[in-house]
Amino acid sequence: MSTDEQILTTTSSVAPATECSPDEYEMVYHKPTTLVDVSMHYCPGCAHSLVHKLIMEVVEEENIQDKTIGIAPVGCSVFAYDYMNIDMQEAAHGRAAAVATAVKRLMPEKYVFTYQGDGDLAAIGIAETLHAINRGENILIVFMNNAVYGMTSGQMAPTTLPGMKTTTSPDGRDTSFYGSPIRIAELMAQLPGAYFVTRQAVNSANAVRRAKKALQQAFRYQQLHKGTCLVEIIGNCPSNWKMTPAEASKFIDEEMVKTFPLGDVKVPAATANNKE
Ligand SMILES: Cc1ncc(C[n+]2csc(CCOP(=O)(O)OP(=O)(O)O)c2C)c(N)n1
Ligand code: SF4
Ligand SMILES: [Mg+2]
Repeated sequence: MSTDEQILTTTSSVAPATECSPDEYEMVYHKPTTLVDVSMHYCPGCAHSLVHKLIMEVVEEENIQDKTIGIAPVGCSVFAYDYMNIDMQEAAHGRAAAVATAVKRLMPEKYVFTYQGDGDLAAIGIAETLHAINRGENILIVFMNNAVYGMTSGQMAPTTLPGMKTTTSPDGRDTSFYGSPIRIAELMAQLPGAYFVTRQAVNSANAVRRAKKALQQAFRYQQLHKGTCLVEIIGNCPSNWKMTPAEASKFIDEEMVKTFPLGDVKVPAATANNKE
């Protein structure tokens, strides 16, 4: 859809859409101007594109496009900088939180966020992430947990579910051999530098609304300089899960949330709970 295209709804109760004049429509949705108007390379139904859009909607609505700097990861979302129309910096695999630390310390007035998959953040980058949060860096970490290394064809990640088949656990993840999935949100929330930690999903309209609200809250908290915000989002990988997007959405509701329950994990004192 081009930026000129909009979803319109008629204010008239009788006239068919094809016969309405533009004056009779009201705009109910437009693609955020903060998204570059190009096709994305993601597989059909992949959550990365949707979460890119949510972040950019928040940036547009908060009117912070020229004050926001994103750090892109290595993984399927490596080209996030081609889609988000803001200043962005690529980081080496797993190092996004360290790069974000430098950017934020040099430009404390900017809104700085990382966008990272679970291979990037929870495997190769877990040390950088943990230390950045322990230092209470005033950054937002957006963590896309799809339980596999999507880009490299679906290997087991630290977040792979018990018994889940991947290309490197063809018989299913055996936790007695590989350990159990790491709950990044709960782990990081224990650190004193963590200010706001939540786990959300985007596999239904209501989940999308809650995820967007969490992202908006996290961007607003960054103004307070109180510590790190971590928004974990249960994504998907229909291609490597070998499911249709609809099956992947069901899998999240029926399986992923058993290991990764949705809701706020750590909230600033005196704020409302956002649990399911
Ligand atoms: C230092 C280094 N090690 C390994 C790789 C190979 N590699 C590229 S992406 C990736 C995993 C990406 O998985 P994830 O972060 O979960 O992102 P997803 O593709 O699932 O969104 C790996 C291991 C690399 N590029 N650099
Ligand atoms: S491989 Fe998986 S994570 Fe990567 S774009 Fe395709 S569906 Fe998305
Ligand atoms: Mg992944």
